[in-house]
Amino acid sequence: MKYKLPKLEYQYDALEPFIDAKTMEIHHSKHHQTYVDKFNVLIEGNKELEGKTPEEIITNIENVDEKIRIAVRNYGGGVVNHNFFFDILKKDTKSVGDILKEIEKEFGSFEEFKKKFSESALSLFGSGWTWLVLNKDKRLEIVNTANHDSPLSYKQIPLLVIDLWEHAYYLKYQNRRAEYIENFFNVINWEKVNECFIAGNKYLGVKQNERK
Ligand code: MN3
Repeated sequence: MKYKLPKLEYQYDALEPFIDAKTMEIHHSKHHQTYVDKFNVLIEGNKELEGKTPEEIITNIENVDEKIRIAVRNYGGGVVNHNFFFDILKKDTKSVGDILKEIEKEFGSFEEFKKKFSESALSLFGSGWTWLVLNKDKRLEIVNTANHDSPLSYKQIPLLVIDLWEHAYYLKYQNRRAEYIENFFNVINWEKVNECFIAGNKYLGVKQNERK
């Protein structure tokens, strides 16, 4: 049974003008699809891995046979990170709910969070991702990962992510990564991010009203 490329819940042009339709089409139907295909080749016939979701495998990457671990981290990570990235995109939503309160508590204000997240994204060298996660201390943290490393492998819970591979923005923005990062803030699905935060709290056994 092969793992299938998840369908997008929106059209390729849904994020225009901030992320253009052509970029979305190539990103999903070519790049994401390629990671899925290569991941399937890797796990085919592997009794330990076949049947598990890429998310389960990446979360427990240390259990994967060393011979294929790096390849699984790259291609499985590519699947997992894109699954998450495409899922948290939606145009013109507002930061809401518990996640907004927690951002204000952790970073001082939403603007300060945006500044720190953007700086982190700008500082990433080469290809990778900038995340907002719930860390092992159950607190919000901004982290960068290189290539297709996933926070799941570090026991962090992803809440939000920006793809900083050039394939995510080059057609429209070329070398203007700062402009892409600025515009990314127009396509974050804050309701989804809030859902991830609430689910993360539940998983960690934290009640929001117990947060200090
Ligand atoms: Mn990508």
